[in-house]
Amino acid sequence: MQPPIDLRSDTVTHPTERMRDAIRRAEVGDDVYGEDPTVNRLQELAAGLLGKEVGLFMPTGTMSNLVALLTHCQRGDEVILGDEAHILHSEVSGYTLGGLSARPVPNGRGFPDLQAVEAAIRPPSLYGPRTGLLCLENTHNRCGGTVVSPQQMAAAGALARRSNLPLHVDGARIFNAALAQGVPAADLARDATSISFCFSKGLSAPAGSILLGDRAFIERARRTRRMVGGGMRQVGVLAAAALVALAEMVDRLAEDHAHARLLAERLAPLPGLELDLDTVQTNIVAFRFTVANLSPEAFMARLRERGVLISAHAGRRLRAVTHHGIERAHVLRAAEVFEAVLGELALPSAAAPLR
Ligand code: TLP
Repeated sequence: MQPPIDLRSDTVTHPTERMRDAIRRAEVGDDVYGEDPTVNRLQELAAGLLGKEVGLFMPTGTMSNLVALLTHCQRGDEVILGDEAHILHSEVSGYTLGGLSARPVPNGRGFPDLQAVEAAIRPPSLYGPRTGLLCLENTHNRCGGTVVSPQQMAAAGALARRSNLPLHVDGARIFNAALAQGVPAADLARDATSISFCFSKGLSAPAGSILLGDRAFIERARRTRRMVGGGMRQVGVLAAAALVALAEMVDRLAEDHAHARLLAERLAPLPGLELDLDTVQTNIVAFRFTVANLSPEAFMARLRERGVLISAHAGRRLRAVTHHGIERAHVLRAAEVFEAVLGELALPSAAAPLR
């Protein structure tokens, strides 16, 4: 039997042979003492790439965001973020561990309306919570991998500075955003007080993420990381794979984008799916399953029976993600399976032709 075509996420990627070699050879030390040379090299390189002073290696993207929120804010603070943010929906409300609350604003297509953000910033008061942080996400996962532009970042940065607020960017897929727009990743990080990105998604490393910011912030973040149990030891073995990811896996993300576009173009005309091609800007294809008498779970099960795995955002909103393990032939095959499964559902537009 053929292995399934796994479009659930780019997190399913496996480390490359070069990563496995680098892991075996990695020079290591105790990173809680700041003595792992491979981690230190990775942190310097990543900080340089994104134009930030210092980096801090993290086990996951979720911990990077959590540490950023807990470090920027104080107990009782409110965090402004888009109502589709990953931090809001998919990180188990970790910010509540620090006594923080979320203030969602309408998300738009991945970048919130800044007037709504401004209106949500609270003036100092004896009664209300203090606004502690503004968060953005680039690329925006639940909006279909849409990108935030350097201009949008500049506008958000200006608002944050004017309002004395730090700005954190969940840049889990920041290199997808940079590549799609033909700009250096540093252009997307310039206006952020802190930014995190992941090695373990499209870049295919087995684990790891990094939080970047200025020296004072990262010194505080190092303590917060320790507090939430993220102080790791000889973790140069993971940093070694992440270094290979940065050297060899960034430019190839363009292939994933082309594959996502091809898949989206094949899926968009199919009855039973609602797909806005304008949202397909990187490696994520988000769409709605609209067949009323079949649950999205049952639809996904039928795809799975024929060897195609996808995932759900929420309700009828589904998602297919391209990555290093997906080639053009997989995309074409997956599109055929979608067509076959939808064809069996006797949808109105697939019914007998009008006489
Ligand atoms: N996203 C995962 C799942 O959690 C949904 C995925 O499959 O896409 N920020 C963004 C924008 C993310 O998409 C993710 C992971 C994270 C943060 C968290 O990263 P990890 O899973 O490393 O904690």
